[in-house]
Amino acid sequence: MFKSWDTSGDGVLTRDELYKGLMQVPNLKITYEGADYIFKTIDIDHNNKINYSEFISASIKSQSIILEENLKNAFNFFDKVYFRRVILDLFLLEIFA
Ligand SMILES: [Ca+2]
Repeated sequence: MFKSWDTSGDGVLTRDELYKGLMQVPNLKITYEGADYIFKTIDIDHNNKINYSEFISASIKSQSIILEENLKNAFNFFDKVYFRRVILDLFLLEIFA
């Protein structure tokens, strides 16, 4: 998935590449703002690029969110709801697999 989204083939995802990749996901309604929010969250070192290890970290994070969801069975933090929902969708669609 990472490789196919990396259209320039430079080994990192730009904001536009992430957005275009997310747009290709069936049943995922994503705005540019939503993609930007995800981008900022995944871009841990804030260099405006998502490298493979950051991508994988997002995968691990999405798995722990699912575990957390199972335990709590509720969204408790309003400001994180949108991100959690999207990242959960992505995980369920096996984007990060
Ligand atoms: Ca980065």
